[in-house]
Amino acid sequence: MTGAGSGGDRPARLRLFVAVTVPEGIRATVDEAVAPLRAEAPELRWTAAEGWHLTVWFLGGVEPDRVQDVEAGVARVAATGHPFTLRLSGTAGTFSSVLWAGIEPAPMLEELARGLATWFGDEMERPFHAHLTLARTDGARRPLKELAERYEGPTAPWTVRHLALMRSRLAVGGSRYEVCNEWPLGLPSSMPG
Ligand code: 2AM
Repeated sequence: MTGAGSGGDRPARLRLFVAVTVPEGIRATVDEAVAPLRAEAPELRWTAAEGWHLTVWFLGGVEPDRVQDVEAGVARVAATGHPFTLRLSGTAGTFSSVLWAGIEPAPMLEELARGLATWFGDEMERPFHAHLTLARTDGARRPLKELAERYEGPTAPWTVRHLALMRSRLAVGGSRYEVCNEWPLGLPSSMPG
């Protein structure tokens, strides 16, 4: 009776998603902007700066023997894109239980999300809304909106050159995210030197 989760002897599924990672320099400046809010609301579940990313497509639980197919799909979609500039909006917003940092409109990111939706055979249920999750709350909720209004983050741009397949693992203190693999945007032969 040692099977992980409810799958008995079946290998555990991997919780996977496709994302754009955030460069260290940008993460450091967001981290500085978030620090006073964290100090003010320590009861929220704040995400760790090293794992910050923008989810482009959420896959959920994937059987280990399907990972190769998933990788092939992400690689194909990445090849249809091209490097692009992304910048955070410097402002924050909220979903019901999530505080997030926003981005400026990014047509290439939306195109990649549509490409992944088509490849993986799902309609996009709601408009794609890229965001960088800063904190989550379990309910007894300090008004997240108040915190969002006080956030003043960086707007420095960066160039996105890759689409990453990432894995989420449950850990003490919140999920840990790691890059499993990544693929260049655009066919390597058409990449600018
Ligand atoms: P969140 O930060 O808004 O929770 C790993 O869990 C990543 O996938 C997170 O960025 C998370 O978004 C996103 N994610 C988790 N469940 C999701 C779902 N059902 N639909 C879309 N994205 C999801």
